[in-house]
Amino acid sequence: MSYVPDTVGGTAKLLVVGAFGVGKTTLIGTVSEIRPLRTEEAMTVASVGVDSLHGVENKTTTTVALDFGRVTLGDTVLYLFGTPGQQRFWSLWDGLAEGAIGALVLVDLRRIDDSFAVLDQLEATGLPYVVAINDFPGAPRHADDEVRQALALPAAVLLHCNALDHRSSVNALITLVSHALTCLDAAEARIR
Ligand SMILES: Nc1nc2c(ncn2[C@@H]2O[C@H](COP(=O)(O)OP(=O)(O)OP(=O)(O)O)[C@@H](O)[C@H]2O)c(=O)[nH]1
Ligand SMILES: [Mg+2]
Repeated sequence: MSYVPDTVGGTAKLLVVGAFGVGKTTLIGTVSEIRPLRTEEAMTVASVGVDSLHGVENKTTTTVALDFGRVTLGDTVLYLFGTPGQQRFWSLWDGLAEGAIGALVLVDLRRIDDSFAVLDQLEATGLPYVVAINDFPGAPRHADDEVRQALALPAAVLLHCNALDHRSSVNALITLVSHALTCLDAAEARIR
């Protein structure tokens, strides 16, 4: 399916963000109805000691610019933009975030510390966001409130997903869209 159906009534741009190797490219590939655009480059010895492969030892490539995918939900088309995980490429966030209505923040609980800088970067954009714990096999299990506390986000919308599973990943996007629309409504009500 290359073209969007005539029944589509609206579009929304979403960001998929997260630290290095949390599954951003995987999730966009899982849900996209078009062949996703990827900008993967091989990781070389230059990243040894810089990018921790703990938990994702089979990873050989990394996103150096963006991921792009598209998913149609009902009469709305979602355009998904994935950011690079490595901080040296984060200057690209400015353009990627423009016009987005919200962001899905993927978190790997095995490396939760890596998410702090991502959340700082995201909060600077002012975008509404939902935190999705990508449940890697062997990841520690914690109560959602403990995770909120660890991330210092007591009121965050938090969910679990499996970036390899279509339904689970789509559900995460639906939660994000719903949250973003609630935030937009609240912002409009404040202006009126
Ligand atoms: N088992 C499991 N593996 C996953 C899941 N999500 C991602 N992976 C694996 O984790 C590795 C990293 O996934 P990527 O999608 O490249 O992560 P990324 O966040 O795009 O990485 P960068 O762009 O380099 O920051 C890959 O080997 C994936 O196959 C998941 O939900 N479950
Ligand atoms: Mg990637």
